[in-house]
Amino acid sequence: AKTKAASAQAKTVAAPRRRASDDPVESIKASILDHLTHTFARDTAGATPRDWFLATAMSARDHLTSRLIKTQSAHNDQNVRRLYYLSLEYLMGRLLISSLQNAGVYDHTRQALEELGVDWEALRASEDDMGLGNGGLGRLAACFIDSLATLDLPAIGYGINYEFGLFRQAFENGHQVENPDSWMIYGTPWELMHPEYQQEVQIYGEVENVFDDSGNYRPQWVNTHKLVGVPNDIPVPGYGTETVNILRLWTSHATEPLDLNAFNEGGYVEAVRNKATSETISKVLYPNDKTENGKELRLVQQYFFVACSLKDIIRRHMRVEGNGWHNFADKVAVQLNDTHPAIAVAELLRILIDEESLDWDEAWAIITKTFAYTNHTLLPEALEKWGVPLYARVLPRHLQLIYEINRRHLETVAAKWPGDNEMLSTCSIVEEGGGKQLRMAHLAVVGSHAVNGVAALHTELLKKDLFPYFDTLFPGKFRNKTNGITPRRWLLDCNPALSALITKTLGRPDWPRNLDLLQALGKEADQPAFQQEFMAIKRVNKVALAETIQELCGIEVSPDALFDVQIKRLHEYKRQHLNLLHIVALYRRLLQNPDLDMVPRVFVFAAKAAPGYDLAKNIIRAINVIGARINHDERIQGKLKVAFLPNYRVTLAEKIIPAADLSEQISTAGKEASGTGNMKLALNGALTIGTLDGANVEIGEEVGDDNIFIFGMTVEEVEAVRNAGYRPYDFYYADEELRAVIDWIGSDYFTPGERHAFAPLHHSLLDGGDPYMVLADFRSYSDAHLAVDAAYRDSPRWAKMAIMNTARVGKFSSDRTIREYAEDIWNLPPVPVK
Ligand code: T68
Repeated sequence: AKTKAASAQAKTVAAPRRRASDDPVESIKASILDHLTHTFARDTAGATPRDWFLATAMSARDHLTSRLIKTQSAHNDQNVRRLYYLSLEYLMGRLLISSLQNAGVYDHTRQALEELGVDWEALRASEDDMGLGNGGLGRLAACFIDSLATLDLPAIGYGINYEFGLFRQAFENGHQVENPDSWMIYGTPWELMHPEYQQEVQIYGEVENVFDDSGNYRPQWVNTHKLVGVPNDIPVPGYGTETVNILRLWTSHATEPLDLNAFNEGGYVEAVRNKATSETISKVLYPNDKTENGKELRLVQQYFFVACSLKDIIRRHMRVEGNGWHNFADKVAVQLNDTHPAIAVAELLRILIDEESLDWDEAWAIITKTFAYTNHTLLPEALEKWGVPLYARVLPRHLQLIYEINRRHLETVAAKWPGDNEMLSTCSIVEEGGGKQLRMAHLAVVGSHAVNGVAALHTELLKKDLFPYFDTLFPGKFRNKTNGITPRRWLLDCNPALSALITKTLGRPDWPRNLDLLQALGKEADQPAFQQEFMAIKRVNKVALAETIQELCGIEVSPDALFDVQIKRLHEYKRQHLNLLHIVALYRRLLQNPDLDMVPRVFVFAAKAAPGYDLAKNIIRAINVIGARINHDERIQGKLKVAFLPNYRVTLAEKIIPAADLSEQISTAGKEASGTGNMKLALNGALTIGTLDGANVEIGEEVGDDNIFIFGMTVEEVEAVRNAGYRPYDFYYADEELRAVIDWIGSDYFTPGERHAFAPLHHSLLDGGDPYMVLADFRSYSDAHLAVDAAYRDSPRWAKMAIMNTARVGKFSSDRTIREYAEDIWNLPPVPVK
């Protein structure tokens, strides 16, 4: 019976599981009920919301898998060029709504569930976020794979199937506490495991020199530790197209479940330990959004996923091409998401030279045609470096190859700048002095044909400050690719009411595939009727967020207040503490004059701090504790509220963004590479208060000076002030209000009985030298908020500004970004799937 079933299945590849009813809603109902019964063994009476979620997800998956098979065969049959996106992080969030929307069955599924009497809100709430990323970088990867599929580009994302995603955050007495995120403990419906494509890779060991068959001395990597990577595929459907690409995430396993020698000697625990160690590799995402320098497991994670992915890429190529290194770079483009996968440069070189016996020049030509690298930061502490001794132990052969890459690279440098030793050490991949370190950014630049920054300003600074000599050495290698966000998740899915208004107003539903169409909304911006509709939707979204705030924080807020939102990782350079100083200043003004005429404000924060980042955690505590004091102070008549929502993640962002009036993008100029939350908020009709940093500059260009609140020092001014010797005390003494606010925070007023609770924060602002120049920008920030207050009082004016933001940010669709990558870096044509 088993063979019979198997062969029957083999003949009906990609056939629908059941005959589809003519009525799509009936057919979806049947499919959901079928999964409930046959996949999950539940009856309708006993089914929990999670059971319904699982059955609905499986039903959605059925729509995707047949298209997935069609897409893969189209790509294989035409032997197309593919893009491989290598990223250690994918911050996907929930997948149900986007899968249904992109499969084109959202409305029918909602109706089917309604007819089945299922509580939709409970159903969707029971899906865990797939939180396999820290912040912007991981979310960018998720937006990109959505756009790649939507644009019919043949692409595969590679990453790690972390068992634990980014930690769950809770607050205890205002402190952040971290809990593990066991998002897949009860399984996830989206992953398709493919043991048949597992890859064995090696690590550790040592290099021996041996004579090969032709009598040549050859290095050999021996006595290595073997690992197995098993792929789990997530279908990635495009919107409004048949294409379904895949995200392939590796799970690590031991090659042998048990070490039999140890087992036979009676050492059971010893025997299982190898297995446990190997499985540790894909256990947990590092929660630091700066680089985890020097952590061995992090390096092992990087190499493991890179080695598995390259083997998989080569397998796919050779299946068609036989021994086809000659056209490998014609068929394969690899994008490195930051330097985290940069070891791929050395790994491909090792394969080509040690295993495939190509000579160096041939191998190097293939490599530099294949790879391109995206930089996401200028912060020196975030630039990835690895100590040579660690590398020598974990990847001894790769270290040799990197040294040889560097030797040849420095020959080019020396030819360009003869006799300039300073230049050699500046450009070297190996940093000397105080323990040798490998600079992964230099390796990635040297091994790639294109290097890009993520916003115009960022790319300029990249060329000028981070890699000045590389821009001279490799003219044309540096490009800009301003980030984008997917309008599917960040408008269509998260803000259905506004989406419906847009579709109605434009008279067409295809704007999520062509976001520039939103420009036509500009014509309505002055129309009172349209303004009212637009702002009524904002208000409904604010009511919903107010309920969430009540639920999660126990704080009552009025939807008539101005919702002032700062949501992003907690970092000094992002300056949540500048926001806090302003809040305390407002509180003080209100205490001095309880009748002060100001627009009531709700300050909304959401942010996780890296678990080891003490100052960031102190800032969280300060916002929580000071916020609580303000919230309970009846003297200020509810004019100020502060809500710090716990456990920021994609799902929470989807709730906050549609309800925001004001978007805080207040990093020190020159520090935020791009920002992408700024784009999401503007798209949903929030106005930006921001510095001329990252993509804020380009958002300002698009929406126009009248529709944004810019404040603070420019990059040039920051530089000038720093060069002149920045002294925060100058600003402290010169500004009476600022001084009072800082003194207040430094006192134990907000934490009676607990002295110096915010000493780390207080110290960073003054004696610590205020490295991100919070004090220097305070007055200009405070003035910009006065302008915000005035604009908000004038409701028609505010409505017009908000509409203009939605109308004019079409540029920031990740479809535009990906089109630019495809044309300018990947040389990748679309492949429509019929
Ligand atoms: C962010 N970087 C940038 N890094 O800060 C942001 N880093 O300006 C930009 O918009 C975004 O990337 C997309 O380009 C990050 O999010 C990380 O999360 C990270 C994680 C591990 C190690 C280093």
